[in-house]
Amino acid sequence: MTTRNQKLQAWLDEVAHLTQPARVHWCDGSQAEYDRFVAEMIAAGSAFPLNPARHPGCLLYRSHPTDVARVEHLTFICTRNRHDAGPNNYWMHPAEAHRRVDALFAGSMQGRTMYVIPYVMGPIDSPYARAGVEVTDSPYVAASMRIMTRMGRPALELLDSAPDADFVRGLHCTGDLSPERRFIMHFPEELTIKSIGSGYGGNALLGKKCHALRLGSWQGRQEGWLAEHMLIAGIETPEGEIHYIAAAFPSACGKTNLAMLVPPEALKGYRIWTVGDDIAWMHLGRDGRLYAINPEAGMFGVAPGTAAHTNPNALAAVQHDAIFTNVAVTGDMQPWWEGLTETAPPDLTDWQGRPYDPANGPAAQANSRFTAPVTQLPCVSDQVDNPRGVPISAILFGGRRASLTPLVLEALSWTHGVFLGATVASETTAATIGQVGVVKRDPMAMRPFCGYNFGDYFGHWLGFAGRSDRLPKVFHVNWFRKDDQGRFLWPGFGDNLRVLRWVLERCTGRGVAVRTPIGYLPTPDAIDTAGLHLSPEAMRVLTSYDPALWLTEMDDARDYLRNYGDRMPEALLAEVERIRSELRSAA
Ligand code: SAT
Ligand code: MN
Repeated sequence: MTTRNQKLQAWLDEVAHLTQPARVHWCDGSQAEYDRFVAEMIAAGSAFPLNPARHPGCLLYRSHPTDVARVEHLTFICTRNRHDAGPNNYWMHPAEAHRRVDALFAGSMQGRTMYVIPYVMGPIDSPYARAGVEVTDSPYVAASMRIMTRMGRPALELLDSAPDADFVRGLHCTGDLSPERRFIMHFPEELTIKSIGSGYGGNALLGKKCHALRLGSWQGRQEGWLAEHMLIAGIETPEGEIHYIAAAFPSACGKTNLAMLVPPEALKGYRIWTVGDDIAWMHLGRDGRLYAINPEAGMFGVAPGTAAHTNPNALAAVQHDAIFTNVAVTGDMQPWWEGLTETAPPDLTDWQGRPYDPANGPAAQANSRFTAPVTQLPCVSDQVDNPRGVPISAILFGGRRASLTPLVLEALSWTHGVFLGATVASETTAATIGQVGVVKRDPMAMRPFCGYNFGDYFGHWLGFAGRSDRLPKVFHVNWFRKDDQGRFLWPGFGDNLRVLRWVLERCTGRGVAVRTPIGYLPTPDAIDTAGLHLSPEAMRVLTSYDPALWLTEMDDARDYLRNYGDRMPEALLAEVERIRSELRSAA
């Protein structure tokens, strides 16, 4: 294959000149080609076929043991003006960044194949879809991109048919995997990504966090749309209506489980349909409603903890045609990870290929992953390929807070909703590196993913109020409230649907709520708890707030927002003052 797109050809010539590959392979996206990528990985000893009877079409891939997660301190936003990247990003001047990484890319593909991967984020015929081309020397990346994006011939046809249209240029090289020579550089002003020194996940599959969130958020601001770290799910009511929500949570808050929630026995008439599990691109429709597409075609989900009782949909989706990265394997080559079954099976091989020994740590790496097409989910929505996307009725923000934050509250206005998103905070868990139980701010769960200054980002969000009066209602949820003894007050998992039901009732003008300074709170009996054995006291705590504690929280929120100096919109600072003065009257 070649391209008629002059911009693309010129860039590829430049890249080949720099990296000096032995061969160039244009990805067509076919199954035969995917099979060849797999064969190459197996021949190189980095991947292993899994049990073909139990897991047809599945592969185990082992990354380098020091290359198992994103690396925030090596991830840079490179804008001419450092304030455009903002205090929420590591910044480097574009000239210096190009100089530093180009020195590492020079000759980096010698003797290797350069894979050219044309891809589209979003349904290929969607006006909201955006094209990219990733160049990589990794067959793992090429194979994964085929699952995660619309990749190959149709994407190239799109690039050829619109030779003047912009596309994201992503250059990736595995390099020597030394953290000393690892950089993930974003040049939003040039729609370019340069990533070297890591072959893992979000560092290497450039369509995901790098394109769909960091550059996407930048493009979205320029073009008037939103690129968000949100799941998209449809909730079907017993009456057969489907309402769509988008929801953002920091890691370890059950986002994947919510995206594919299984209704509890008491709410059997409901169904959840998954449109996306990680990223949403949202545009204002002509009717003033906000429409969301899932730019991705696949899931790159955390394996540990995924089980028949926590997420049967995800488990079903990975039984065939999936790639597993850094999981353990059983004696008969079936994938295994902590939480899949109660006890580790005998004859287990750990993620580094050693006989499993608990003294070496968990069998599966804590950030081990599965990669599978969303269409393999039993609960996949029939709207995943809808070029217009789905209309969003409610936006949910959430965090993990043992105290303070009620089970659910509804924003009093769009501005208040943006404030709720901007001040999202969550307690760290063992799933993240560092101290456990510390509250950290993670605005809209975008802290590592917003490609520009958070102050400007909140301003962009606020601006939607002036463009439509049919925006979604905004909510904040907290499934993780604890009592004095440290026990969870709310059962979580499928029962979270009870909260979603109240959310939908609020959207359709029925749910009961009281107005407080911090938002509309459900009355204790507004949420159906039939069959849950929750004490009235538990429901009272879950639906109330403590004005004195909230005053302290608002001081902290104000200090946080002030970090962004004059880029922080006045309207958000005014919102904190509004809440503070109402809290003082309430106290
Ligand atoms: O590795 S990814 O960035 O794709 C996933 C994650 O860390 O959230
Ligand atoms: Mn994510």
